[in-house]
Amino acid sequence: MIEKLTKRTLALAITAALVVLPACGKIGDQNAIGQAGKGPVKQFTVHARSTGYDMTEIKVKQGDTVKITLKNEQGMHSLKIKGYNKEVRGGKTITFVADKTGEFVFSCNISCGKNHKAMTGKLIVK
Ligand SMILES: [Cu+2]
Repeated sequence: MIEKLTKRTLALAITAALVVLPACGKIGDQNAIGQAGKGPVKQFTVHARSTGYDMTEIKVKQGDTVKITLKNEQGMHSLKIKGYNKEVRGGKTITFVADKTGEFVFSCNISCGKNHKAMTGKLIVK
């Protein structure tokens, strides 16, 4: 348990270092990172309007580091991924490791009007 947490913390620290220092070529020992976070960083920018998201499928592979930026083009929205317990609000970016496979519905978590329920999409992790 402790060892697992330590590995996860290390993976997160390395992920953070990768994000902060993209110009730094040497990443170090990949094996030390473990299962989670060994993949590349996959970056997505989702634009939200009151009619929905401009991206309704986000496809990644297990182990990828997923970076999602949400831009509110119209109204106030968020993007919440069920099953991953992650949420990003307009103007913000979230970063996490896609450590489990499956299809995870994402939707707007801010009551934004009559199309609120239509604001959905899927995170697909293979
Ligand atoms: Cu919304």
